[in-house]
Amino acid sequence: MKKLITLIFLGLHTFIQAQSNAQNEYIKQFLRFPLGAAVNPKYLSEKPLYRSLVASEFSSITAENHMKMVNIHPEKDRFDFSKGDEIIGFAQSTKSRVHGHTLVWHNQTATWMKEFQGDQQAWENMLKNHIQTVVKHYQGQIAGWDVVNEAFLDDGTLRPSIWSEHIPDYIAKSFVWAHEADPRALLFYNDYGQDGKPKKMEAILNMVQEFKKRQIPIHGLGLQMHISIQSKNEEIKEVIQQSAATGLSIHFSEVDVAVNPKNNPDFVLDDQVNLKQIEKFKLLFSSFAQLPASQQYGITFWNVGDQDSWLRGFFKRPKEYPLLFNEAYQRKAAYQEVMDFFKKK
Ligand code: 9MR
Repeated sequence: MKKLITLIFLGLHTFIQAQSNAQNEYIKQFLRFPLGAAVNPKYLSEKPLYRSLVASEFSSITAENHMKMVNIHPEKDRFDFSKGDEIIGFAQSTKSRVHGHTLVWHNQTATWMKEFQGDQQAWENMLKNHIQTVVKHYQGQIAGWDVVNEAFLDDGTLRPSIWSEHIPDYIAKSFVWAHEADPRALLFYNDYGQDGKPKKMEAILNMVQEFKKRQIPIHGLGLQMHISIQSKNEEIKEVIQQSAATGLSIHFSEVDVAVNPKNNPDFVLDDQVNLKQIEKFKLLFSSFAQLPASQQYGITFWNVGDQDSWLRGFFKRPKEYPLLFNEAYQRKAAYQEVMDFFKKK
């Protein structure tokens, strides 16, 4: 009897030990590149679990919204760095890198910018002042910037925006201005949906070639990777390979894997769907791991728990589960799979 109790006790002890070991291991420990999350400062201050997860699981932080024009430069003569600074302070306290998102975008511009009147020179001065004030404010604290975001349409043409309308060659100019403000920051062009859109991908690659010829400072490509379980593996692999062939740093900058892309109200998250999502996470991580180390800027998830995802908030898709952590901020099965993959390497 005594022996039996001892055995049960030992078994239990080993079990508890294994559980706590598992919780003491983090994917980021096994990676040779940073693992990032886009964050919302409100959640960082109001949700303790969110805060501790960002601190323990991630080694790079991107502001999901608070370094964009509308928030950081709300009026012509007023910048608001308060939330961005909060994020930087948090990152410093957890020794995380900060990635800057984003200096120039057609979306989330400030109202005063949309109403701005002036000739080409005035527009250039306005954008240059925006870029350089923000980049200088964070000089030395931000490793890399998404300088221009989503400038091309799926057919490879330049996206119409206030920037393309008023400033010829605005993409190249933006990179030059950012580089002048912080010559040590890595400068990225960031875009989504290159997979299956060969014209868009071609436009990005042509831009990189042209910038190299003209000696425009560009150091990296952000592939947002807002993909779904229906995305085609071959198309994803192809755009990774094409991007890497430029020799620039590569950032999977806004990863999420949608499981219910058509927003079916009767959708049920079952084992089959979970397996498909795991397969996509593994594809992203394994492809990234194969890149030359010097090109591995990192993999960043577009927020932390499923309920924090823009697919639920912005797109109002309540039955969407696109991230690595569930609604209770617990690791999903995919987490363990990815960690095991890197542990074996
Ligand atoms: O996740 C962001 C969401 O909270 C905002 O409402 C939205 C506004 O368009 O922007 C989202 O982030 C976008 C990112 O800045 C650029 N790539 C696409 C992202 C998802 O829309």
